Amino acid sequence: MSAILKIAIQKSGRLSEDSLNLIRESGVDFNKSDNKLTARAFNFPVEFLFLRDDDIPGYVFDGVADIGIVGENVFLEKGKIARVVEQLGFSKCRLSIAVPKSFNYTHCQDLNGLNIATSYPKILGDFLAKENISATIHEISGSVEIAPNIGLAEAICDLVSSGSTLISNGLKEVEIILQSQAVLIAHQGLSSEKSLILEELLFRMSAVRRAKNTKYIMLNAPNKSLDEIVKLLPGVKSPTITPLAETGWSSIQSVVKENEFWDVIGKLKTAGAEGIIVIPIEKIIQ
Ligand code: PRT
Ligand code: ZN
Repeated sequence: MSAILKIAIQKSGRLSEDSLNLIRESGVDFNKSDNKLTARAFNFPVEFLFLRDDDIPGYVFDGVADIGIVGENVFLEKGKIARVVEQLGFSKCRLSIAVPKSFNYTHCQDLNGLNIATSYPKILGDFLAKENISATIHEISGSVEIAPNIGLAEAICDLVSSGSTLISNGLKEVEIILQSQAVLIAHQGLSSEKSLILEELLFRMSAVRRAKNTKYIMLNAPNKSLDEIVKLLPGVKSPTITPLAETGWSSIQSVVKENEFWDVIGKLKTAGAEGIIVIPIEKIIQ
């Protein structure tokens, strides 16, 4: 029997949709039904295990799952040994220490002697030890932000993304102790057959992710502006330039990074570009 790579994915939560989309866009088709804990892909040798995110590092460590997608925060907190194969760029957040707004905080040593409520005792403990801070860690499993208001702790350590939960609970963020995002982790010691399946999956995922960060751009420009425009559009290799029917004009096609997009568009217009068309890209194979 040929090998099947078992992938642990969060059953339902903040990681689920982006994890499944990334796999689907990589050309792996499957049906996920809400009441089933496993699924088999139709067109690729993978099987899915749908789990709570907290269980994913342990399953990958034990080899029950071969790979998994989980937040770096959960992976590091569990302290289970596995290989981080790739950072996936979604579910970005930070693990931060926060104190009541009225707290006069100047330096991390101000945490000395405090009670800090958290669901991340290991990561917090490592931070406190590294900074030589003596504080008491209260481990709680949820609703950490209300701990100061109910008198359980003077500070908290929890995940933050927009920061609005902290603000609505009268807290302020004072230390970022971890920047986190979804990562793909793998069991140490995968068989060579499973490693090959993983390699193919990673190749496809990177083509999808590269395309997501890039747009295809087409524009017209007078020939005298070409040098300047080409410098603004480095492309995958270099831009394509074709002459227009109208003499003295060319069409230019290239790619541009999503995060540089508006800046580049402004500069292209200043350089004389007209009729700029921007198109999403599905995959980029390099
Ligand atoms: O049921 P299961 O155990 O699988 O899921 P879960 O409830 O433990 O996790 P889930 O789905 O809430 O989060 C999964 C992962 O998403 C986390 O481990 C992080 O890696 C990532 N992530 C990204 C976040 C956030 N952003 C986030 N904002 N996880 C939680 N939050 C919470 C945070 O705990 C706080 O309560 O959102 C609140 C703060 O958000 P802001 O926007 O108000 O700052
Ligand atoms: Zn969880």
